[in-house]
Amino acid sequence: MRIAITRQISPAINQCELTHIARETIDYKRACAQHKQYEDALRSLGIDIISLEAEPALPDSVFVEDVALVLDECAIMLNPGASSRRPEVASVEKALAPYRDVFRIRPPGTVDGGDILRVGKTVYVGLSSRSTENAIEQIKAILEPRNYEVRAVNVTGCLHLKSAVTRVSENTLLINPGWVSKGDFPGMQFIEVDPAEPYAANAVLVDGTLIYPSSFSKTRAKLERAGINMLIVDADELAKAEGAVTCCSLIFEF
Ligand code: CIR
Repeated sequence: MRIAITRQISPAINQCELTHIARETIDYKRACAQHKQYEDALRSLGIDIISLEAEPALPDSVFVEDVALVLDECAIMLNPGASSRRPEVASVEKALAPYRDVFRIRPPGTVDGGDILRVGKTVYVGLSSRSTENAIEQIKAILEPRNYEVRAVNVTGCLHLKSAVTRVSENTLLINPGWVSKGDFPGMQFIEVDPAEPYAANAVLVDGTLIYPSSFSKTRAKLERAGINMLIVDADELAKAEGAVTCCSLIFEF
């Protein structure tokens, strides 16, 4: 059985953190409708949704991906780089506790889940404005004994590693080579985002289907040409909060 933890959008979403983009008003109702479309896309792929209630005091709390890393063997509760986001961790930990042994990243290390990309037994962690070497060392200490290789990757120009690169099939990464270097992912094949769509590298792969935003038509055409099977969702409202499709769920097997 496959489960996704999601959380309803805070009515305070307009007070979200922003790092690389200018503030634009987020239409709350429209964002909620798109979030429901996203949850329905996950359901249509056979995933059971655990939908946590909105946290009115925590503007960014819909982006549950940033507070935990869930692997088959364990879960790691993260210490988000933005202090406003640290109170998001406790409720997600409570939701995960029935399913996994839980470890924790402790200060001074900080890391957002958006900076963590798993490919098989390799865990890539972005060194970004949110995530630090100290946190990477803590992740290594937890995961190397569980047979994972943990590799640090430099990220520039965007918020998170997964703003710049995600997996779109077994051996293929969708990448913005301006923000992250292909050389950091040995043995992988690449599809580059269309240069006119720098934010187009974030996608959620569930089995053989890619959940992909409707906004990036040029990159989408490239993915189609590469034979990638896609489920298209509208995600442009939460994109104004610097969020993309991976950020809104924690998907795991149980
Ligand atoms: C933040 O700056 O933390 C939020 N406004 C956006 C987080 C997006 N999360 C993600 O890409 N994993």
